[in-house]
Amino acid sequence: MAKIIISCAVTGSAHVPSMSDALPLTPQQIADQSIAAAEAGAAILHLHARVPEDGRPTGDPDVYARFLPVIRQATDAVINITTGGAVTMTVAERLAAAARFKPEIASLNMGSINFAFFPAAARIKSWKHPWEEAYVKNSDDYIFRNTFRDIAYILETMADAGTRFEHECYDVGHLYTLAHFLDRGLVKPGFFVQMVFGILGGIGADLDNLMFMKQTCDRLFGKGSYQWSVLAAGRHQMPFLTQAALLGGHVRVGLEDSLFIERGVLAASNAEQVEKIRRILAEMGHEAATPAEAREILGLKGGDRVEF
Ligand code: KMH
Ligand code: ZN
Repeated sequence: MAKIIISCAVTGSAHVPSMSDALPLTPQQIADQSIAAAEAGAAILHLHARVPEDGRPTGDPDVYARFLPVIRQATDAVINITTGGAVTMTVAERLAAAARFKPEIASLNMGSINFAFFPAAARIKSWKHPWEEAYVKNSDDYIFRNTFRDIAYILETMADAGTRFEHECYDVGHLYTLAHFLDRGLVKPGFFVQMVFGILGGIGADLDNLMFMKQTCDRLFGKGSYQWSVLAAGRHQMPFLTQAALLGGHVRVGLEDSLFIERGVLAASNAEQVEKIRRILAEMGHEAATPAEAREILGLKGGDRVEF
C-alpha cells in the first residue's frame, strides 16, 4: 500500500490562546510540540509563529529563528513555513520568513476567501489577552487576500529558493487558479495540493465536495500527475482525513486546523492528533511516510538545503 504523508500544522493563526491551553505559543512550545509531532509520525511540520508574550500571530522572521533550528536539529521532518501568516497581515509580512529561510516547502494560498472564525467568540468565557476578543470577533469582516498578483509575487520571490509549495485550495475555483499558474509556468508539474475543507468562508466539509475537488483536480491536471492532501477544520478533521486516505490522499492534522481530539474533547497536543490519525491509517493497512519518503514523493530539495 502506498505510504501516506502525515502533515502536522502546529499552531496556525486562527486559533487564539483562550480557546485551548494546548495551543503552542512560545518558540519553546512550538519547538517542543513540533518535535513530539514528528516523533509521533508527522513527516511534514507546517509552521506559523506567534509573539511569545501574548500569542499574537507574527510574521517576524526573528521569532521563527528561535524555533526553526531547534526543530531541525531534533528531527528529520520536512519544515513547511507558512506564507499565509494571519489574515490581518500584508502579503509581504506573510512572506518574510519563507523568503529568508528558504524551506523545503512553503504554503501558498491559491485564492482569496472570507476567512471567518467569529462564532468561536461565543464559546470563550474569559479572554487571556487583550488582543484576542477583537481579533476573533472582527473576523466577520476579514478577507484573506490572495489575488493573482499576490500569488505571482510569492512564486516569483521564491523562484530561486528551491522551495516547493503546499498549494492550499479552499474552494473549487482555487484549483482553476492553480491550473492558470501551471499554464503560466510559474508552478511546476508534480505539485502538492492541500485541499482545505470546513473553513467558514471556504468550501464546506461535505464528502460530495471532497469527491468534487478530487475529480476537478483529475480533470484539470490529469490523474496521478499531482500529489494531494486533505485538511478539515474542527470536528470534520478525522472523518474527512479517513475518507481522503481511502481515496489515496495524504493527510494533515494539527491544532491549527482543529483543537479537538474527538467531539467536544480538546486535544492535549498536536502529537495526540498525529497518533490518532496514524492509528486510523494503520487499521486501514496504510503506513505513515517517513520524512525521507515524503521528500521522495514530493520531489523536495533536502533538509540540508535550507537557510536556518
Ligand atoms: N491561518 C490562515 C490565514 C497558510 O498557512 O498558508 C490560513 C493559513 C494558510 O494559515
Ligand atoms: Zn497555516
